[in-house]
Amino acid sequence: MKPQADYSLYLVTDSTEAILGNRDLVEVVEQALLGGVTIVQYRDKSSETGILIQTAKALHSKCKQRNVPLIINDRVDVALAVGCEGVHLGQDDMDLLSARKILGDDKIIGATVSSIEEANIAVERGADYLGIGTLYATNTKKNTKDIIGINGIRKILHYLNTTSEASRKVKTVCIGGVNASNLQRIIYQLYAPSTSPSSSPPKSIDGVAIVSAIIGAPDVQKAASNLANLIKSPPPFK
Ligand code: TZP
Ligand code: MG
Repeated sequence: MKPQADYSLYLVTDSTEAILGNRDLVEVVEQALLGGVTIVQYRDKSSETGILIQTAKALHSKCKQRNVPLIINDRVDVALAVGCEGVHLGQDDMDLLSARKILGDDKIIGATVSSIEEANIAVERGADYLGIGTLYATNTKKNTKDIIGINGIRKILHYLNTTSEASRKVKTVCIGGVNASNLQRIIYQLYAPSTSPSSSPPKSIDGVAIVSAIIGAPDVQKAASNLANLIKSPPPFK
C-alpha cells in the first residue's frame, strides 16, 4: 500500500556549506524530525551515488522511527536501493511514467511544476503530489526557471480544483522562500482560491516545502517546531 503522507511541513534537505555549514546532515534532520517536520526529501546535487545511498539509508532509519516518509530527489535508483517511500522528480529528471513503471503503485512520486501545463501533465502521468514553485526568489536555488509568486500558485490550484477528479485529488506543496515570517500569510493566501462543485471541498495548498528556514537555522528543532505550530494555528488575518 502507498504510505499515507502528511505534506503540511515538508522538509527538503541541503548539504551545501552555505546552508548546512559543517554540521552532520543526519543529525540535523533528526532535530527537524523532533521539531515536527511531517515528510522529508533528501536533496543532494553533489554527492556520488555511494554516499547518496549511505546517507539516504541513515536518513530513512531516522524517518522510520517517527513514521515520516522519506522521498529522494532526482534519483529513482537511489530510492529503490534504499527502499524508502518515494521520489521527487523535476522537469528534467526521469519522466513520471517510467518512474512509476520502475517503482510501482506503492511509492510516492512527486513532481516539480511551475505552470498549469506542467501540472496537467504531471497529474495525467500519475503524480501523487506537486511541488509548485518557485514561490519567492531564494538563495537556496538560484537557477530557478520561474518565480511565479502567490498568484501563479493560485492559478495552478484553481486549475487543479476545477479540472478533473484526479487533479482535485493530487496533493500540493509550494516551495521557495517560505519562512516563519511569511508562512501564515502564504497559507492564508493559498487557502480555497476558488470555489468548486459542492460535492467536493475547495482545494487549498496541502503544505509548505522548506529548505533554509529549517536546515540553515541555528536551532533546527526549535525552528521546525515553531513552523509546525504556525501551520497548526489559524492565520491572524480576516
Ligand atoms: N525548488 C524551488 S525553490 C527551491 C527548490 C528546491 C529551494 C527552496 O529553498 P528555501 O531555502 O526554502 O527558499
Ligand atoms: Mg530534479
